[in-house]
Amino acid sequence: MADTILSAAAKHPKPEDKSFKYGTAGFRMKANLLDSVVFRVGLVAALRSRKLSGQTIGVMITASHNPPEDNGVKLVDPMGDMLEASWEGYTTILANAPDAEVEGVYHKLETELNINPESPARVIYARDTRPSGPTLVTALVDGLKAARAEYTDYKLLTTPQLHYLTRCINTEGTPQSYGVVSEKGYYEKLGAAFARAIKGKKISGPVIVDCANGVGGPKLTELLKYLPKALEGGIDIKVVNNDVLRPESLNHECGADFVKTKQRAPPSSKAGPNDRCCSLDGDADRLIYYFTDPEHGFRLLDGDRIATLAASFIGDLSREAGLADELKIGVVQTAYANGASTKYIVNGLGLPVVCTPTGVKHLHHAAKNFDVGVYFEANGHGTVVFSPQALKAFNTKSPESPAQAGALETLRALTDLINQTVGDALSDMLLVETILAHKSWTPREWDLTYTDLPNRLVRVEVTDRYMYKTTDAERKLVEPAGLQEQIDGLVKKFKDGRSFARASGTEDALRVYAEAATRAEADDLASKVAALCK
Ligand code: NG1
Ligand code: ZN
Repeated sequence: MADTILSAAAKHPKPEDKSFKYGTAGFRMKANLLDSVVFRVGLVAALRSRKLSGQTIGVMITASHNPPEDNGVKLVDPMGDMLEASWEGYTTILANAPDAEVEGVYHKLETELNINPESPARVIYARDTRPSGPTLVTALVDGLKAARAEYTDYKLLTTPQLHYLTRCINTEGTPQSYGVVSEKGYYEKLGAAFARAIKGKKISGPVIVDCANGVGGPKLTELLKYLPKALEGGIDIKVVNNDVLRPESLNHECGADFVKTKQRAPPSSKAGPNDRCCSLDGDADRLIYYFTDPEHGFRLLDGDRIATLAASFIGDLSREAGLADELKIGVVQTAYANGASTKYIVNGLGLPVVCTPTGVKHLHHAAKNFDVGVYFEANGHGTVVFSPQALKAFNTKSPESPAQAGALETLRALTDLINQTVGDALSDMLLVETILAHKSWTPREWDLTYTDLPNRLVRVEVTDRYMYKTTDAERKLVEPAGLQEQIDGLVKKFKDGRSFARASGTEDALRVYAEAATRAEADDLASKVAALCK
């Protein structure tokens, strides 16, 4: 007989002195603290599925760009979106219940949320390459069994692949079908869409892809089998940092987070001047491009650059397709977006920009208010979402010229190429490659579209990060009282100065961001604001 929730919970005891919070990226911490949390996430996944009449919920076990000894877990809603916000709270409550009370809290949630315990519960899950993954999967399965859920183990996947599969399962056989429900279906969809998107264009030279020694390596290697090859006028991808057998190498001196925060290439990089390079993170949902300019050294093309590139390309295609007046195109950023990128989108591309708090769920939500919503965090996490009206327009508009027909076909291909459920480094990379090929641009031309303001991000250790409360999409502090006025006073003294402080949602620290006209001033402003905040 299966364990009851009570007896199963006893096998996954909660560390007594620990409290947990479902944050921007689900639960994330040292892997050895996560066993009870993952067990209870299994219970929540079952409840959530029952609440939604048996629609399938996804669970991903990953700690993304964090070190190998960390791990994490997050839930995926039926359309491949992040878990609905109110459920983050329920998940937190269950994660913090004493072992003996887990069953009681579970049933209380069931009653309060009006969940029929006899409804079916369906869950799929996957994990990244971390050594702690299999043990945590055992805890998850114990939770799913105790809650009598049906489940499927998709083993190793990138985070965006799990989001894709979740949406595919829940739309299978409907007019909104998102694709074939299998990993192979994902590769086939991307491969076919990419071939259509680059038809007749030439991709110059190879692209060197740093896979952070994570799950993106084997998955990209698999995807390559479905892509048009270099000799057929397709793409030449060189996979590097693809070692998933040495766990300690994951995200170590490589990967998107390393490149973005250190503002340099991985030390292992053998790329030459002007070589087109990009880095994924440990679960392949972030993407950063870069190259070395023989004159100016290392040049970073981050999430802001990918957003501007995508917005300008889709904006041009919509005009060529004769749809510019029908479609509302917009870009969503966070306060970490470089001020120069915001200016370029508004003044250069003539598109609206919306700023939201940190965390892709906020950006994703805001992007849905546009027909074409382009959203990226500066760290390279983002995607493009298309409204039902946009999809309809691309599919039903009768072209009046071969150029219009071409633009419409490229737009249709993009809607399949782009993973609309969540930021997806593999899909985003094929998008960037498509756009560069269409524009006949090297990274250098892309880099020349605007000049980033020098900026600095510092992590400040504080006694209590929850003291710092913000408003205005995290750009202004309301507490501690008076601190924002002091920051404003400092900022005024710097040309093109901008600075803000906010508590991290994923680390026990305060983050201070500053930008200014010169490198030295940005550094100076950041350190002065950091000193004020301590
Ligand atoms: P926090 O720790 O809340 O700043 C970080 C990133 C976010 C987001 C989340 C989730 C920065 C400054 N912050 O959030 O953009 O990606 O992690 O992974 O990069
Ligand atoms: Zn990630």
